[in-house]
Amino acid sequence: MKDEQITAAYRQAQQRYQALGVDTEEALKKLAQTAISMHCWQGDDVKGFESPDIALSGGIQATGNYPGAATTPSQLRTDMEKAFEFIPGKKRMNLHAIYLDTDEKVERDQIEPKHFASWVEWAKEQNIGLDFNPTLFSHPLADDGFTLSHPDEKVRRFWIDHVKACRKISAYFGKELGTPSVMNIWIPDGMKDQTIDRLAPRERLISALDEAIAEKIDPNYHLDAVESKLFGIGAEAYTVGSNEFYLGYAATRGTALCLDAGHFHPTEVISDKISACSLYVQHLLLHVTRPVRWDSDHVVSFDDETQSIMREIVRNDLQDRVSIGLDFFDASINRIAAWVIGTRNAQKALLKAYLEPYQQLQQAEQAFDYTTRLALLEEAHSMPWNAVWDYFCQINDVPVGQAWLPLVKDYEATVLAAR
Ligand code: RNT
Ligand code: ZN
Repeated sequence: MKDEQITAAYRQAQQRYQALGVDTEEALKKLAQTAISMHCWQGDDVKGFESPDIALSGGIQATGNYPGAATTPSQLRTDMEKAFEFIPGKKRMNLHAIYLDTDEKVERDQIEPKHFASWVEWAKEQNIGLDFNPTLFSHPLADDGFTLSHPDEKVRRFWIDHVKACRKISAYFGKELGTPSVMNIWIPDGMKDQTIDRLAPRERLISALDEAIAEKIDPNYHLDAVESKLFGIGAEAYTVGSNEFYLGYAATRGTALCLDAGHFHPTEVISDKISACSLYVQHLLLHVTRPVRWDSDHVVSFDDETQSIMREIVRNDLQDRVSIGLDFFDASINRIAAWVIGTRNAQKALLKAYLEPYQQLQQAEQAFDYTTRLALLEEAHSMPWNAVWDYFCQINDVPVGQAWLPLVKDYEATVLAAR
């Protein structure tokens, strides 16, 4: 499509939205300001660069063997830059501790900011903020299925020290880049089968976390977040860090709470948890992902739940209190395409939320006019929001519609195929 056609379609859409009392220019401005944190681990199936022979553990799985996965920090950066070329709007990048960039062999309780200096330089070049995660899986000391809640004090100590080391790195990101790094703590701890003592591991986890986050860090640099889960592969019966555990933890300790869309019962949705949790927790982190029958971490699709999540943020004006992160890892398709599809879908859902005729909907609801509410909501789906999206891509110099796909295919044929 030609530029003029896209602009003309946008102008028409703008008028139709105006008639509903929606300002598309305002929506575009807000979309441009709302960052999506793209996770580095889609680029290499959550392997990281600690050692080439480490297998992914912790009850999560990246299935598929599509060729061309990044195996070095510089390959991963080049791949992410390629994805960024096709993603309009504000981006951040989310790193895990196993993505350190160094030639020395360094244990996880010994990692330092210097091991991530190249990432900071890169983030400065890209003009993006960084987020961080300690890695409490894919390691021999996680093989018993316990880390911060391990019965052995020495194992707990190792992981506590790892989290402490990670907080320093996270604060370094925030300080260097002028935007707080959200550091998310997820642990795989749990049991496969009927569990006798469900309390003691939780008692150990609470005190390990308290110790790990005891040092005060300026919230302008770093925020701690904790992520709950329902179950993992091999931990089907019991998860130490359950939803209730972490909601209570975040509320009493003042940390952020991470809600992962794949970490609940299949009909339970995080979109409904955002407003409730926002009453008790100052900051929320979202892991936007698509669970297919289980926590399968499929690429984010433009589905009802993704749209509901974004609507909850926008309707309640929670942009400053909710960090939007992505968390999927599909190894069965081109990994750059996975990033592009998933991130653009999150942004499309966000834009659609910004274009909602919220005032009219709210008025209808307050007047108990549920007929109007449903009618307007359903009609809103076929409003020309996509013309606004195309225009957003155009003014941000990224391909409109599927035009990015052949460019990813070119990159696959030239760069990925040579790996
Ligand atoms: C696992 C959690 C966690 C991880 C990443 C790699 O179930 O969702 O967020 O996916 O940290
Ligand atoms: Zn997650």
